[in-house]
Amino acid sequence: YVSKESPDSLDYLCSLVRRISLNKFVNILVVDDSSTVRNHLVRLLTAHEFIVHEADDGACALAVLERHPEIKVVIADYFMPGMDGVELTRRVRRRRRKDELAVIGISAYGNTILSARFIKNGANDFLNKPFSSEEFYCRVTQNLEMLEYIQKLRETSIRDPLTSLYNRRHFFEAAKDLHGRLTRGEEPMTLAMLDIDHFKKVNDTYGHAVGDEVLKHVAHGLGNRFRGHDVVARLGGEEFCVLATGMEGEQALAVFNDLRNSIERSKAKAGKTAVGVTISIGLCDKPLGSVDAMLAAADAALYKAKRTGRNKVVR
Ligand code: GH3
Ligand code: MG
Ligand code: MG
Ligand code: MG
Repeated sequence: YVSKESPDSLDYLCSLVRRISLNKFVNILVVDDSSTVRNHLVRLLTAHEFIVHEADDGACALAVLERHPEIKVVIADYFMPGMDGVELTRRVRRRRRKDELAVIGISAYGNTILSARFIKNGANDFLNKPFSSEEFYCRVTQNLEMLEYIQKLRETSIRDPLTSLYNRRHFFEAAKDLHGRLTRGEEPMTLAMLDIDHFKKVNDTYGHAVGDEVLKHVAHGLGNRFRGHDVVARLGGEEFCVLATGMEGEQALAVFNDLRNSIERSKAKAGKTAVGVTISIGLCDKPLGSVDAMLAAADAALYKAKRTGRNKVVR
């Protein structure tokens, strides 16, 4: 089969392997009241290494989806007792977005209005019965590839390519979101602005490539220290920002001083060159009314840290 399609293409083989491993562990839910149809589709999907879940009506499908958030594709029949496939699609969309879960509607009745209704209610695709195994498999794969593609785009759009930390744009989105949720609960929160000291000298002395390694090194130290809900970003150049939860005042000062210390002690390695840097940190060590207000306070503190000798934390 492989040699017929493309005699000696390693690329093709690789894409085939990738395709197969793409399916592996992908969860699909088949919803149809007819056990004959269901069994047929389940057999087909299982042969292609999918993990298949089944439901014989809409209510059961919703329950399965609730229990298995890892499901990526729902195949929904139209005519079913109780809730029809279009209504099921509508309800699925209240919980899961079109770009994270694909719904493919199916019906035996060749009704073109039905495909429009499926799509208007949030389905990604539609298949008329009878369809060939090949067409079915192609549609499922195509929809999965689209989800994967969107996922990748989304991921690259929020990350800084050099350090893999969040970028400036995403920092503001995520920080405002977190700030909004936390201030309602009046939870402690600290915003820190961090800036590498005399970074221009690193570039001038060792070159830009080594400078980049230093940025990655500092980012790595930052990323390792904060986890979970905290938002860690590279705002630009050699400037970083952290919105850290669950700490304020003295405790935040201690945490960031420890971080500053560990960066001072460690060295970034670029080939045979080992470069040491220090950072200055400005803190807004309690929640203020907005992220912008916290940023302004942290920025003023950072300015003070720079003016009064660098390599220190000021709040
Ligand atoms: P200060 O202690 O006052 O912060 O001094 P500084 O030299 O760190 O600050 P300044 O703002 O004068 O210089 C920042 C330098 O960062 C200038 C710029 O060339 C460098 N820089 C910005 N982005 C990058 C990058 O992506 N890679 C590298 N290698 N350098 C960068
Ligand atoms: Mg049916
Ligand atoms: Mg600097
Ligand atoms: Mg700077």
